[in-house]
Parts: sequence; C-alpha cells; structure tokens
Amino acid sequence: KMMHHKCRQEFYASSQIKRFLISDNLVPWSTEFRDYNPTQYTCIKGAPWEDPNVDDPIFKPKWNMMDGNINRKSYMGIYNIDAEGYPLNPIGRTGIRGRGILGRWGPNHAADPIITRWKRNHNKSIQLHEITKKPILQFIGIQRRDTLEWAIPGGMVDGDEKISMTLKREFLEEVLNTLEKTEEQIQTLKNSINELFLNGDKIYQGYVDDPRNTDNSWMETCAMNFHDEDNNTVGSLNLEAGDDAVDVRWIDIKHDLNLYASHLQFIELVALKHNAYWE
Ligand code: RP5
Ligand code: MG
Ligand code: MG
Repeated sequence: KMMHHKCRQEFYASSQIKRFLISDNLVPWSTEFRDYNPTQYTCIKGAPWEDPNVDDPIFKPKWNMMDGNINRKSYMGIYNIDAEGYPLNPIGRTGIRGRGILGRWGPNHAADPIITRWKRNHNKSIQLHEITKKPILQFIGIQRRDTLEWAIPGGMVDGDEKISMTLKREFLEEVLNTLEKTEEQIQTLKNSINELFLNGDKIYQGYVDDPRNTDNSWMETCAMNFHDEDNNTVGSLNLEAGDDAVDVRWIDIKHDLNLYASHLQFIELVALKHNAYWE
C-alpha cells in the first residue's frame, strides 16, 4: 500500500498554513477518525486553468473521466467523491482540505522527463563506483523556484496536450530556457533534442507525493526516461535554467539525494533499469 509524507508536513506548500498532523495509521480514509478537522485552503488566483469552487452552480465537473479537454481520470483507478461533492485523495488524508494552490480538484496531471547519461572520466570511459564497481548514471535536474529543492524538470500537462509534447516543452523551457530565446534559436534547440525524445521508456505513472497535495487535489505524473548511451546528443547541450527553474545541472544518481516530492522514487527505478550504481 502506498503512503504519502511530503504532503503531511507541518506547513502547507510555501505557506504559513498549518496542516492537521496525523499518524500513518490514520491516513487511509477507511480508518475512522472522528476528531479529524483540517483547515480548508483554496487559493484563488483567477487563472484560466483554475477550477471554480465545488459549490459554484456553474461548475459541473465530470469526475473520473475526460471532461471536455480536462483530464479528470486518475492513474490510481476510480477515486471517491465525498458527501459534499469533493474528490478524495486516493492515498488518504493530508491534513488540509480544499484545492490548496493546485488548479484542479481531483487529479492534476504532470509529465516528468528523466534525461540520463553515464558519468565519464576525462578519457571518456564510464566512471565506476569505487566500492560496488557499478557504473554511475547522471540525470538532468533543476532547482525549483518555489522550494529551492532539486527536481526532475517536469510540468503540468496543458489541457489535452499529448504527454510526449509536455515532456519536450517542459525540458525546453526549464533546461534550455526557450521562453527567453528567439524563434530561430528555439528551432535549433528543438532540432537538437528531437531524436533523443523519440525513444522514451515509461518509468512511472501515478500519484506524486507533492507538498501541494490536499485531501481533495493532488498531483499525478507520467515519468519517461530518455537515455543517451553515448553522450552524443546531451553532451553538447548548453544547460540554462528557465521558467520555474533557478538552476540546472547533471546530478550523479545515488540513494541519498534530496529531491522534490517523490522524485527520488522515480530516479531509483531509472537506476535499477540501467543496472547503475544506487547504494
Ligand atoms: C510534481 O510537480 C511533478 O512530478 C512535476 O515534476 C511537477 C509539476 O509541477 P510544476 O513543476 O509545473 O510546478 O508533482
Ligand atoms: Mg514548467
Ligand atoms: Mg516545472
């Protein structure tokens, strides 16, 4: 059974709002918890991607299905709707009710591109871990502007945009800073990554233990690995942080990295897949 932790910390994501603290055994909705009384928090920014309040008469969401071009389906199966009409987090309680700072009630869909290559010595040979003699894998990580934590350069799926599109778009924006480039420069950068993004391996799809999650809104992602065995494509890329990234770099993969949300779990699956050093 899956458990969440990052969305049960003392304060709700980049705020002063306190979560109702609960022990692991009280997380599942199936465990009765009469004294559970979390704060309700819904941030209204007036953004076009924001759902209205659940009790707003103009809001007629179609839960658990495609709702026009909004994907309200969950990778986790059918989620429940409570007596007041609010979708329930498939993992359980988080200590905050409402939509928080997420845009959608229910699942909020993202995509995470995990770009990897082997770490190499000056003579270009693959670097092995001293003790285990396993090859060391690297991935491109960004430092997030919101929490300053290192993370996979993922982002939200725009409406019914194809996941393959989101993966490329977020990589271009956060790792190659295309939001600050000319049309011509963007074309050159797109051409340089197109081939790499042709052969992806699905690593994970499902719930993300994201600090923005609430009892009624949560992150889900599809994480894909794009591996450059010979460092042919990615070796010549000039990494430049952009959009919601403040820094970007190649990170050596190992078990004790501190990463945003549950990103380390996805990185572990990538390390396993390539039989790379982990611990
Ligand atoms: C995480 O938030 C996902 O795994 C993805 O990396 C990210 C998407 O949100 P933004 O980067 O757009 O804030 O849950
Ligand atoms: Mg982004
Ligand atoms: Mg992002």
